[in-house]
Amino acid sequence: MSMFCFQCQEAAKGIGCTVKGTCGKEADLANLMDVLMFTCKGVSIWANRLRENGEEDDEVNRYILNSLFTTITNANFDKQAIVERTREGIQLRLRLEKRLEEKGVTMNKAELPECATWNGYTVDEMERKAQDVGILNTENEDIRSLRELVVYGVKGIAAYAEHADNLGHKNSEIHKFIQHALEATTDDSLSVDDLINLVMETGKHGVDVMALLDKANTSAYGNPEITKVNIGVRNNPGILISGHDLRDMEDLLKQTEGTGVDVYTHSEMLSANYYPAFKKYDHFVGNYGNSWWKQNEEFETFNGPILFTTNCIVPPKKKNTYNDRVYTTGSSGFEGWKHIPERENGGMKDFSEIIEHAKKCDPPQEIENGEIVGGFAHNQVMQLADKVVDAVKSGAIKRFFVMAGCDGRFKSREYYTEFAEQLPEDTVILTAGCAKYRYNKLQLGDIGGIPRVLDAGQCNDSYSLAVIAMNLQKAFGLDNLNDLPITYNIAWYEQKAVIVLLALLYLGVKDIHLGPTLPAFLSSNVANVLVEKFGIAGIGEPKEDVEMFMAE
Ligand code: SF4
Ligand code: SF3
Repeated sequence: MSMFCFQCQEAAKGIGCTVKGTCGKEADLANLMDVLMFTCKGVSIWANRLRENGEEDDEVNRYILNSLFTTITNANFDKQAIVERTREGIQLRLRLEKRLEEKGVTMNKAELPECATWNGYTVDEMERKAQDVGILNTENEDIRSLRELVVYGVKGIAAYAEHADNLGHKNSEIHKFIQHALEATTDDSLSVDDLINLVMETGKHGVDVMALLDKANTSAYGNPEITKVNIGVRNNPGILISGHDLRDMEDLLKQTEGTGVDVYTHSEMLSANYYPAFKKYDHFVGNYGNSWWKQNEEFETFNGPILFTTNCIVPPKKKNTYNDRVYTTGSSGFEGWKHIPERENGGMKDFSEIIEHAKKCDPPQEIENGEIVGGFAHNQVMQLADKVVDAVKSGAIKRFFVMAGCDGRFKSREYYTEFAEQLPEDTVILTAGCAKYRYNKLQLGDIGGIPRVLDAGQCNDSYSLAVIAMNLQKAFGLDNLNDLPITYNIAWYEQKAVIVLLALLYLGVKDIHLGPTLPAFLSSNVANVLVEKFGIAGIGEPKEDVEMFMAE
């Protein structure tokens, strides 16, 4: 076995990637990421002691967010970036040690886990270390499963916290929790029950971070509103922006204004089209293409430069025409692609090189045309609340289906298209995340003017769906969220979906169906706990599932 990773839904054979990732991650990169995680745990241990002694370190907080985000599936394929992050972590840790000493706090290093004292600067040292810090080094499979469930949830929290942080919204409790959770995964004294409690706490912080990001996005860019998004093209050169970071979107739109270069969104950036602050730009044309895994074809026909602000990156095929037109920024990275550095002193990122590049490119080739409708985040849906409540009371809407989450490349995901097609006409899909691309271009119609697919936005906007559910609960005077006519049929791929799931569990949502397969990192005992405590289940055949849910 040259590596081991089972953090996403596409883990090889539903067990784990051991030779190379299905995502394209090579073994050496996977191993270096294990070492980076190990380093982050060590940094957290010292940061936690400093915090207990009254000091919070902003640089460490930011470092942990960014490093965790970097190791999310499909975010970063740049080995050198991972090596540098690891070195930076060791430096930070040494600085924390010194700071504690200055405060007169001494720690017995012999009692600390190795991650808190380890110094390995060379790539060789890191690669050697990888052999004893990987996931499988936790021998008990239930403890391993719970530790990884927490780690993946915390990676999701870090991603959302980083987006909020980029907009100046911070919550020190979230940093405190992330670092506490990372330390807890090194503590051999914690029992299965302790770790289950930690999983629930992770869900609580998932709710908090999604609320924080919702506030950050809406206070900066307004509340998403119902929008018809153009999916065709215009005759100017364009830049395609992918990922989830709205601050990058803002910087790009500002800098492209008046340059003759158009801007299009790809995959999860689609929801930028719903924000008033972005809609006002004439050169913001719409969305090009589909979800992340189609990028190999869609980047070919786009013709212009592409900017990744976060995951999901698919390594290009050997023969491609776009390798020299892809740029990354933030936590994303890919060896050989140009990386745009961070903002300095609160200014903008400098996208001038991408804009100059675009000017030399042909306009995008049209691959489809027409419009899709979205923008149904909580504020907009609540403006329609009376209409929605009436439709439920009159029986015009029988059931809602929360189908949020991720898309992926496996054929088994056709289930979601068929499921959406099979749903009776008196049902409404509530969605968020790139899972929507499996059904957002079907002509599913509307119910008295309410579209049958209500897209709230990105995966983090699943928070909006929870807010909508809680408001409906109030409107119907129900004691329990689970008494609403809502079925949760969630698709997952990467670790942000893990935090969305844990957040829903924390809010008390029961009987969530998770597909297309259950996570490889759930041991059978941990899976049983989720089944018994929360009624978590997998998926079956679309037609039978629809019938089963409608009979509820
Ligand atoms: Fe495999 Fe997913 Fe890990 Fe990539 S992230 S190596 S596909 S389990
Ligand atoms: Fe999609 Fe990557 Fe998860 Fe943000 S873009 S939902 S998979």
